[in-house]
Amino acid sequence: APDTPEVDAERNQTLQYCPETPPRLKGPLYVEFSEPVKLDKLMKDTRLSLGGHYRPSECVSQQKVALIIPFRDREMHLKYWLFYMHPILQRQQLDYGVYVIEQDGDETFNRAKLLNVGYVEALKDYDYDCFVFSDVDLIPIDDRNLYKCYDQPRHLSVAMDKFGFKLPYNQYFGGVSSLSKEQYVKINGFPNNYWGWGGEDDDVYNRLSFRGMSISRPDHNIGKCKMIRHMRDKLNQPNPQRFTRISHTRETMEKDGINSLSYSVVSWEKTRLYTKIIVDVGKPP
Ligand code: UDH
Ligand code: NGS
Repeated sequence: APDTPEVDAERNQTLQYCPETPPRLKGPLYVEFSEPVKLDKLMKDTRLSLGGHYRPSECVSQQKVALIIPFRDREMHLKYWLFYMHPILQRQQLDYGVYVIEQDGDETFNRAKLLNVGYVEALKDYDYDCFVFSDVDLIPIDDRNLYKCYDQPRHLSVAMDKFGFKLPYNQYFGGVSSLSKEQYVKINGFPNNYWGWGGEDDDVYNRLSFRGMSISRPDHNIGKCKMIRHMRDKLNQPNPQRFTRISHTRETMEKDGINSLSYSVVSWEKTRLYTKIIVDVGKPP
């Protein structure tokens, strides 16, 4: 759990800020999904506090980062994500917490709305200033790809194996991205009305460019990542409305976003490795 402001202030007086470049990064990493992974070692990591929170003991992180994962019925993927990501995030010397936002029930999946919920709920937990939105099935294969925020909104999953380690198109903003609180507020958050697969990430891209922002990206060799192969989820079919929706972002972004978000929390639970929030996000109109 976060310390009181007094304890924080005292810590900040005795410790230096963490360096711009974390000193113990490994560079290219070995990441494989062919063998099941065990979380027992991570579970015994005493530097992690309940809810999958961590902050370096050797320095004060420059940013407080909430990792937000949209989720339903992907337990195996989540295991891999936790197994690979916790050590990476620790080497990156981030002050971070992990939030798994699970859509309750069996209505059509709504990724972007779950990400909005994650933003709001994480802020109730800790004073985060940066938000990394990550699909559960994506793992970076180079830890120099820092999971933090930059002067401009950042796209992190720039070279995915399934796209031949290339960007599929210039405006692509899907997979893993990061926005500071300020950047997120500037675009009124993400759209709430993309039900099913596709287009919501393009809508976010539109929002950012309409607000005069550009996309920051790591170098291609550093931004490499692997996706866990899977079938299309039954309740996440391609959304036939996605093309019309992304052609109207300019008008819709003002009224659809963080200012119109409505949902109800079904449960809120801190486990060892993450905070799990089950939410009812409603259903398509
Ligand atoms: N997600 C879930 N549960 C679901 C649907 C989506 O957790 O039922 C989350 C998860 O974090 C996932 C993300 O939403 O990583 C994005 O959804 P996705 O992985 O389905 O999207 P992607 O574009 O795949 O990766 C679409 C189906 C591709 C089928 C290809 C068959 N060869
Ligand atoms: C675009 C989708 C995006 C999606 C991207 C990559 O066509 O939402 O493909 O998809 N946009 C629209 O459908 C309007 S992928 O190859 O990962 O399945 O993220």
